[in-house]
Amino acid sequence: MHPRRAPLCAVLSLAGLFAGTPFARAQNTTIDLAGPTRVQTSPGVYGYTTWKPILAPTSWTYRTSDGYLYDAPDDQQTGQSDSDFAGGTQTPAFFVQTGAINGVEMVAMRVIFNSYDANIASGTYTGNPVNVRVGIDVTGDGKLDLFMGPNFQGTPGMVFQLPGTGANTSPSTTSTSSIYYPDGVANNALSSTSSPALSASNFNYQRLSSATASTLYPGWVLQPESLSKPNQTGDEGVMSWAIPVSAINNALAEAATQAGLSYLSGVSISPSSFLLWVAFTATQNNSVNQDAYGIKASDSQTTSWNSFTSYMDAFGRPVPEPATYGLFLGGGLCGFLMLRRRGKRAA
Ligand SMILES: [Ca+2]
Ligand SMILES: [Ca+2]
Ligand SMILES: [Ca+2]
Ligand SMILES: [Ca+2]
Repeated sequence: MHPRRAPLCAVLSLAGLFAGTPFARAQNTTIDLAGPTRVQTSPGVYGYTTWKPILAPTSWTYRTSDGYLYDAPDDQQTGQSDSDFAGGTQTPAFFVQTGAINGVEMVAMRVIFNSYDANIASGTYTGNPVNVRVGIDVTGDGKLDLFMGPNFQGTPGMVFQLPGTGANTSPSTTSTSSIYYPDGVANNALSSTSSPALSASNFNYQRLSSATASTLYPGWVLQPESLSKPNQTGDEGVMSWAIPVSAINNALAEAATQAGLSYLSGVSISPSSFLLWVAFTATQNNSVNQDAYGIKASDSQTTSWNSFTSYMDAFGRPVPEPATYGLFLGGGLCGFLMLRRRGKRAA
């Protein structure tokens, strides 16, 4: 490589990391939405074979000894512990996974709440069921681009939301616009009329108790809560859901063409894309007013998402260290990206 090309090449490669596919894909496994959170490999030692915990920056306060982000119990802001991400210093409570369900490539997400809510479990969703969203930054700029999760207000279903008009770089600057789901029809307004209903193939909610912890989450310690409301218990609720990768990409495409978010034009993801993953709960579908995962309510809510959570792919892999990066560059990735770039310029 010509020495003068190296810096440009590094920049191009970094840009390619976020939306591209720098690694060979792992084999698609079948996702079991109800499956164990982790396995015990020896006494007190655990492995994450399917669900992958969100990684924490090395200096962040709420980081487990093995490098994962956790959220303090009892820190959500409106008094409902079924919306409070529970967890502890060795027990993360936000995970992603990729694989197939019924032959469709999916990204799945799992969070654990401090109280198991019978109204969610029964599917009645009465009272104040949790609105939980996972937000992703797909462009690597720290600003969230798309939100997704199960919707319990109105007709329950899997939905997307776009960022609101704020900066969308921290809990207090993040807001969400109306729910929608891509319908594949060009030039019509975004709507949720095609949202898939919640079913066993895309949604699961389980009680994490002293009776189920040994299989559902070995080593879990039940979290006490001072917050309370009817229909809740001291046991935890484990909520998991899955969204087709194609739906995520269609949602991004329709955001560009039908909501005017031109910076998302041509942007798509794969399970190997390095994304910033955030999770939060809200009593309504437009702001982060309950619990943000990985930061306490008493911390500054202007703290940027990308200072307390980390970019990783849906296989749980972090962005490669610079040293590893050199191997990729030497291995031809750089050349590939430069060729691709030249091809785009020529087009
Ligand atoms: Ca919490
Ligand atoms: Ca609890
Ligand atoms: Ca972004
Ligand atoms: Ca929190």
